[in-house]
Amino acid sequence: MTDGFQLLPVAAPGSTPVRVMTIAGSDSGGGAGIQADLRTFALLGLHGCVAVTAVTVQNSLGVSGFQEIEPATVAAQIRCVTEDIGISAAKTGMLASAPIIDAVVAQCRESGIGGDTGTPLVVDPVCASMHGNQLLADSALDTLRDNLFPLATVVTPNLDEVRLITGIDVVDADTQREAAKALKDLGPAWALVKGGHLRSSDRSPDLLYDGSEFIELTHERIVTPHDHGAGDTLAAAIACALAHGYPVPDAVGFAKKWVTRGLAAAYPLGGGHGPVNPLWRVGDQVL
Ligand code: PXL
Repeated sequence: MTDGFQLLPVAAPGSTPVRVMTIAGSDSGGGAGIQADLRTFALLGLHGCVAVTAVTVQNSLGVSGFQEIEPATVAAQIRCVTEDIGISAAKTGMLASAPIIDAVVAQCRESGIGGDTGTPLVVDPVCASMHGNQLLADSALDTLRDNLFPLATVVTPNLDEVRLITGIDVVDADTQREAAKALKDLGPAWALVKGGHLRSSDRSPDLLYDGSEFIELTHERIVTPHDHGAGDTLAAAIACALAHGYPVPDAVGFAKKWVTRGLAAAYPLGGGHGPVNPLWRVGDQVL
């Protein structure tokens, strides 16, 4: 690919890498959720920490159930990591319920994560799996919008999530702008409206907005059924670049290239959808 992709700097062996935290659910199939986040963190050379919010039971065919973690335990994971290890960015994924969101918001405030002056926070507002299994209670949407969005450095909804959160059906460039404005009005510093599902286009047109400037990021669209965890991987890579001090537009541009390469290398798994594949980074000695 001739996209000028450049990896992030990596700490010398024996010295402490940049740390980043995912606040998200576990995917037993290893495709999405914290498993996707940790793969991206590690393969980009960062040390990943985790606050588990829920344990899903799933394989490549779908999610058959999940168990939520106690909100106080979710908050405690964030607290004990930030008090000792320290992080330079965080991201949220599946948050499951309003009480978990509220616990995350309160702890992020206490730990200095998010907001105008805190550690950068990427909010990927996961509502459902790619198979349509619900991962966020309907009753939690208001809490997500009102309490978590204002803390976010950048929110990264896909078009289904945009519809649920703003009521706007994005079908073209105009409605994508309208949605970006509506999301920005909910309080994040930046809104990214991912256009990956705008099927009319052979490019993947994403729109980034900070209240004054619209930035269009278009990349080659990789058409593959094996795109499980694409949103998680994108948000995780944004968090990594923010942890390295990239400005938001550069972090998103970097992450788009990372996920595009992962999609180009995606592999089949089980009988359903395989995952985005950041393992292309590991080496070129092929089996
Ligand atoms: O890709 C969204 C997502 C996030 N987190 C968990 C998931 C999924 C999709 O299935 O299972 C735990």
